[in-house]
Amino acid sequence: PMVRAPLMARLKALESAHWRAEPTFPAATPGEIAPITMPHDLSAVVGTRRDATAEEIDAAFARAAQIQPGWDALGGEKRALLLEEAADLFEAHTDEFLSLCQREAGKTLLDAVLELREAVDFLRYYAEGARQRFGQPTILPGPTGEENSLSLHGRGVFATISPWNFPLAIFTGMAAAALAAGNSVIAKPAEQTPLIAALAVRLCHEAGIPPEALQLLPGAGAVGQMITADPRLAGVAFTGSTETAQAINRTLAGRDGPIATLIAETGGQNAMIVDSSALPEQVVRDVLGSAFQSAGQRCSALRVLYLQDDIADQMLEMIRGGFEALIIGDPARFSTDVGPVIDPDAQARLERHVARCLASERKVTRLPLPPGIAQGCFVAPTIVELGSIRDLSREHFGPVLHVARFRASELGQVIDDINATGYGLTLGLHSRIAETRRFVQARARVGNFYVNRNQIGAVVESQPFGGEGLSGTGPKAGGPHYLTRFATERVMTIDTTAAGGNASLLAAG
Ligand code: UN1
Repeated sequence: PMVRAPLMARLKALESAHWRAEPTFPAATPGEIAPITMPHDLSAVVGTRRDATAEEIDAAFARAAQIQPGWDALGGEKRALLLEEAADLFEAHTDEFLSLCQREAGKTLLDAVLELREAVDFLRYYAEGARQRFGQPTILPGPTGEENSLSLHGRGVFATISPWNFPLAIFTGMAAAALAAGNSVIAKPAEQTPLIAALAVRLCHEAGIPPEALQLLPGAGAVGQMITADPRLAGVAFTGSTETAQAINRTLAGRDGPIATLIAETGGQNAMIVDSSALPEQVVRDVLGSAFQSAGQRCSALRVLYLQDDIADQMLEMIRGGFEALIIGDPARFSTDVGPVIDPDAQARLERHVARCLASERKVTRLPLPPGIAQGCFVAPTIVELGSIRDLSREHFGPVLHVARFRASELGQVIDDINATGYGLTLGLHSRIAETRRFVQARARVGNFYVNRNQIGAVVESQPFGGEGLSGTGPKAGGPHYLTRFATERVMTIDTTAAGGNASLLAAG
């Protein structure tokens, strides 16, 4: 039998690999080439990205439009088999994906493992959805005396525009759903993380998904803008900032052509409420995990912790104790809890926010950064005390936890303030009182409500994920209604009576 080195050694060996991302069908005149560097060491180059040109985008649409009817006609069962084959290949390339998640995206080993698992889960879950819903037409009941049947089909060419914070899971999830539903896909990964996407696309093609049905177009905002402005586009699945989703919405609305579908999963201003019945050890674990795992770079992450006033001092002291034990540094080290943020822009935005908090004399606690990390985009994990969630005007995407206090009589007001942010993604509650849980659930306008646990890490199928309002359009990713938003419905009516029911009515008239 082949002897394999232990995982950490295999990952180490992959550190010298040079990766490339370029359009699936490269044209003769290439676009701009940009280096991709490691977030935790900007002097280390992981690979290169070659941006799609206008000519390549145009040609990609032509190919995608041409293949789509055939891809749709293939049917759900055959598409499912191809997606499942891709899932197997992803698992067979675990080492490469883990290495890229660490080096290109700055993920810890734990986050990298979870990311791959989620991508594979999405492939298998949407494959099963394709099998169940994109196979036989549904016969519709009713009094017409005819045979009425409804079938689901792809809408046409779908664009997927995906974020750097889940460069594998969300990239794969959106593309897999669009493909499962019978669309051809033009995939534009985040400019920071095209290498993971390029590997994912290569494996999908190896699995047998036609390269015209899934095309990669790397690039930054300008490439995304050209894709979304194309009148051949039938829909966009987007995950990223609320502002970008609003800009895409305007672009789609300004085009002549089919009315495009927009499925958007965007930001949050996620709170957790802890009342005095909560178990402190659980609260410490779940607050630290929700706020600082993935360096706070999850749209589900905890941003504002509300502590009931009578336990607030003691709880905050315990949270600080756990906080001080967090290990910050190189994500390739097994023991690291908090890695870097994605890039220097993100780092600068977070530092400006913390500087403003200090200037307005809020109480700020920061962890010291370890030595030897000056080349990386590290932001010291930070706790800021606030009056309420109203003191924040926007989402701060990183390892900054805000803490506010409330009196038991103010619980309704706290929820109203959370709702008034306009976001509605995740909400956490730690309470042993069933009536409090019912009260919060009835009043909060939020997509995912987590009780007595952390509020990140939604699992495909069991915890369909997504928000409302400024947090997105729904339907929830990894849930039972997601695929149908990528599809169009067609009804066929056959007059099955020999003489023809309507014909004889007309004749009588
Ligand atoms: C995101 O950060 O864009 O629940 C989504 C979670 C993940 C999804 C986060 N499954 O943390």
